Amino acid sequence: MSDTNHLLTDTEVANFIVNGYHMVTPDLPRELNERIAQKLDDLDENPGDAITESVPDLNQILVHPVVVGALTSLLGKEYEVQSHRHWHCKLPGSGFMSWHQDGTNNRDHYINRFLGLYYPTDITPEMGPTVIVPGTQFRNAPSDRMATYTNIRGQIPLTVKAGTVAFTHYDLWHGTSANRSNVKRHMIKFLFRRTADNVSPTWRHEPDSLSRDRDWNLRDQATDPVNILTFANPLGVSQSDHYKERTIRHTCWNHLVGKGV
Ligand SMILES: O=C(O)CCC(=O)C(=O)O
Repeated sequence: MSDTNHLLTDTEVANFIVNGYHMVTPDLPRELNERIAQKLDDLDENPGDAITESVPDLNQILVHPVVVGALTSLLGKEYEVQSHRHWHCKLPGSGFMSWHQDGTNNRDHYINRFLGLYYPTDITPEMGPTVIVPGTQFRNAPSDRMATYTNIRGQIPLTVKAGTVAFTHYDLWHGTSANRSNVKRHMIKFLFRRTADNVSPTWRHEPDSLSRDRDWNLRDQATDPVNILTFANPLGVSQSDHYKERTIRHTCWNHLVGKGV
């Protein structure tokens, strides 16, 4: 259970629904990230799910209050850290990874499972960062065609500071750039799951935030859930597409606040 200081705000939850990701940088000691990176550098083979046994310091990421706060906010108080996890080591000289979704390509409104990507070192553009496309989590996406797509307007390379954890919706489109550096790029992927539907918000919810009027002029600057969920358009999609997406967002929000849809 997290202390309430580290729970997300209404704005952050609404932005997660819209963009499909939320990043945190817990104040982990520099030596901890360095120790983890060194241990990963030295591993001869990938232990799969046993990566946390090989590098026990990784457990400190999972219990950090900032991480627990984000997970509680988005997956409920009884969230589960799943046993599957994976060390993604991108070797120097390795190529890009095609766009894909890890989830089942559903246009549904549930936030019941997502990924946490932890980076123990700073990640530069040359090191083969993960690249995500905000707002793609609600889009049907034929995997065979996605693999042929190149750069997509709005894509974001996760060039992050050491210790960053990026929580990403299970259906968010992602891939990687090539590693053009001479160092190994490390990322540990964790999976988290909701075990119970919310009966009320599990973040720092302020009921007043829902009483704002809709104002199209606020669309890019909105900080309240009503305007974020209604107008944000990170991919710049057409009106008919946006209309469908908006409906899913509002249903998702209602589900999270415990309206049981
Ligand atoms: O190595 C990465 O940055 C991305 C890995 C990935 O795409 C995945 O785990 O599905």
